Amino acid sequence: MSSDTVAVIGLGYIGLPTAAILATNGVTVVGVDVSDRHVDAVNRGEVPFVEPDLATHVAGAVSQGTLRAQKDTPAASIYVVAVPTPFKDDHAADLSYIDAATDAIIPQLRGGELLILESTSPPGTTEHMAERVLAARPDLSLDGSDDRPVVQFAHCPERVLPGRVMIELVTNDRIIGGLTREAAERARDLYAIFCRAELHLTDATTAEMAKLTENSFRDVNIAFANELSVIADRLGIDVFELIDLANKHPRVNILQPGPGVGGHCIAVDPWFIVSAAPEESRIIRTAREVNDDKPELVLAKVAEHAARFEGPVIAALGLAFKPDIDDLRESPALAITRRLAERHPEARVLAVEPNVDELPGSLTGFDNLELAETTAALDAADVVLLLVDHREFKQLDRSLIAGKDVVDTRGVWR
Ligand code: SAJ
Repeated sequence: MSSDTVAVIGLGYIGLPTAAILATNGVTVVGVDVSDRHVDAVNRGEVPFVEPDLATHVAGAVSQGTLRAQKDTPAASIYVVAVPTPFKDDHAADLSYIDAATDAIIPQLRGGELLILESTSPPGTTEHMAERVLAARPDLSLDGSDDRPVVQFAHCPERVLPGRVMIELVTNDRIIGGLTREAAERARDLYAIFCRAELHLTDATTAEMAKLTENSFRDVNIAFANELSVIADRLGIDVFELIDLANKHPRVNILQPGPGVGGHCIAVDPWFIVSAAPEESRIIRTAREVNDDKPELVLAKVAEHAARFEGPVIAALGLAFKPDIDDLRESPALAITRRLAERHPEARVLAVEPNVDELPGSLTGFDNLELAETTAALDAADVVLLLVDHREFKQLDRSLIAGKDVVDTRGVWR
C-alpha cells in the first residue's frame, strides 16, 4: 500500500462522496466499510444510495484505478473517519462507531499519519479519539516529545446538503479544527484538493461546536415556525400566509413549518449540545421538543377528519424526510404514516412515495396499509394528508383533491 494513500472509513452519505471526489482528483483512495453491499457496489463502480452526480464520480474513479473499497482498514498516510454518530436513549452521543473505526486504525499506525474525524460529534470527540490512540500506542505522540513519532488529529465536519452533496463539497466553506496547528494545516492541504471555497482553521472543539451550532440554529428556527403553526391553528388563521407576510419585513426570515423535523442531522445534532451543557441549553432543548411534538399534532388533526367517515381511506403523501429524495431516516412522515395505521384499524391507509418502489420495513405487516400510486390514492381517498413537498405533489392537478378533506402540513396547495 502506498504511503500516499488516503483511507476513508465509512462509505455512507458523506464518506463515499468524499472518497470519490478525492479519487477523481487523482488521490489514491481506499474506502472502508463494514457492509459487503457497500464495498461490492463501490468496487463495481456503483453507488448504493441516491445522490445526484455521485454515480459518475464513483464509476470514473473506480475505472481510473484511484478508488477501491474493502472491509479491512489499510495502512495509509491520512485517515478520514465518516461513520455514524447516533444518539442513545438519554440523547448522549453513541461513539461506538468512531471507537471501532479508531481501533481498526491503531494497528496500522507507524508515525506520521493524520487522522481526520468528519463525523458530526459532540465537543471533545477528536480529543477522545487521540486519547484512545495514544493509550493503545504509547510509542506515538501528538507533538514528537521524547522523540516518539507523531500522529496528528483534526476535525473537519461535513456541511453538505443531501441532494446537493457533489456541488456543496466543492462550493461550501469548511471549518478545520486541529489538535495542533500542524494537524489543521495538513488537513487543509487535503481539502484544498477539491474544495474551491474558504478553509477556516481553528481548534478541534470549536470546529465540533461550529457544526452542531449550525444545525441547532436551523432546528431552533424551524421550531419557531412549527410553534407559529400551532398558534395559528388555535387562532384560526393560515400560518403560511402569516409567515409570508411577516417575511416581507427586511430583517425577518422565518422558515417553514411542517410535520416535524427529520433526517440524521438536524433532529440529532442539537442533542449533543444539550448533552454537553444540559443546564445552559434551554432554547436548544425546547426547540427539539417543539419539533418532536409536531407529528402528534398532525395525527390529532387527521383523526378529527377521519372521524367524519365510516371506514375512511387516508392518503398519506410522502415518506421521505424532505422533498425530492429517497432518504427515510428519522422521517416524521414515515413515523406519522405508521402511527396512522396503528391507531386507525378502521381506516385504509395509502402511503404514496414516488421515490421508493416498496414499503420500508417499518411499514410492512399492517393489513390496513399499502403503498399506492399518487392518482389512484387520491381517487380513493376521503382524507388527504400532505407530508412531504415533493415536486410531484406540488405540481398535482388540483381537481384530484377537490372535495376531499385535506391536511396540508407543508402549505403547498394553498
Ligand atoms: N425543514 C422544515 N422547515 C424548513 C426547513 C427544513 O420543516 O423550513 C425540515 C425538513 O423537512 C427536514 C428537516 O427540516 O425534515 C431537515 O432538513 P434540512 O433541509 O433543513 O437539512 P438536512 O438535514 O438535509 O441537512 C442539514 C444541513 N444543515 C443546515 O442547513 C444548517 C446541511 O448543510 C448539513 O450538512 C446536514 O444537515 C448535516 O449533515 O449535518
